[in-house]
Amino acid sequence: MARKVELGRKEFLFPSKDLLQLEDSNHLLDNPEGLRKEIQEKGYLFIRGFHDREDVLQARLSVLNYVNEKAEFKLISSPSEGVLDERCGRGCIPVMEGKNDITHCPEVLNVLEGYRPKQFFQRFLGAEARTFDFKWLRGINRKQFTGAHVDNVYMGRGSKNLYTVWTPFGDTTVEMGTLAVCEGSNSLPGFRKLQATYGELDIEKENVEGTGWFTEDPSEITSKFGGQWKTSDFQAGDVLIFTMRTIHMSTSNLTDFIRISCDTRWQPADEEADPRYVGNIGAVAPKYGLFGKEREKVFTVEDLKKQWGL
Ligand SMILES: O=C(O)CCC(=O)C(=O)O
Repeated sequence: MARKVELGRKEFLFPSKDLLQLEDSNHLLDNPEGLRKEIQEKGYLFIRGFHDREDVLQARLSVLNYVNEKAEFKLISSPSEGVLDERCGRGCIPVMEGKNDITHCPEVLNVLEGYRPKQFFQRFLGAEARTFDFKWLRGINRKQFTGAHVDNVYMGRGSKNLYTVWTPFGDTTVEMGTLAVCEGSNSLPGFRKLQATYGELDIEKENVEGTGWFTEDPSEITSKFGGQWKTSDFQAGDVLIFTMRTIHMSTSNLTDFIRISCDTRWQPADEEADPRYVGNIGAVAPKYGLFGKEREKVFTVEDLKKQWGL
């Protein structure tokens, strides 16, 4: 039966024509050429059981125990349930992003940089693979969501052969906040102008203020450019892999359970990597842009959309 969910703040039925069920690509796992063709066309690969389920559940518990030990982020349930104090409000739990104690604890790295993703990307890329040291580990509380964007606006300074892996830490229903992709947004002709303008943006270099999201409204994407929104309930171990040009966002967390997930990035090891996310991260703070404190002139994506006629 179709369920009432929210993509961003927009209420949709899932599954319905507005938000379809993702189809997995597990049948292509022994066919790297087929996987490459699929991701170029659709913009993503949904893979069931990519990570070991027990390893993911172990990593989840380590993250929740860590959260619980930080007084300002107290859980009001047992760590295994993962209900966060409402007063934590909106926004991700900031201490969990980057290269730090929790993103690089053995249980978390065992999943994110383990044998399975390494072996997958080695075959998929047909080359030695590397991942960024920076990990986008997120704790998404009730009512929170991520708006529609492409990842190229945040990490476009290195290899163009770069992919995101979105790993939910635990069984995650659409009501808890899952990732949704706009199928075809990386390849369909209707998205050409968006990709040649917004898709090429370096939000830090161009001094763009705010989140860098194109919109919080999923229907703005499909009505103006086309494509098809899709998502799924995820079991611990399932992942969504997508290109730097795939438009994606998340459903809203409508539950009291914190949604834990991590985005990791993979690319060929011998190609240049975006220097902001490798090595000794945080040693030099950027001066301007999303991550900086000083601004000469400030644009938002909304200002730029007017300039681009989008
Ligand atoms: O987990 C989320 O809510 C957003 C993740 C995301 O935008 C990404 O993986 O690039």
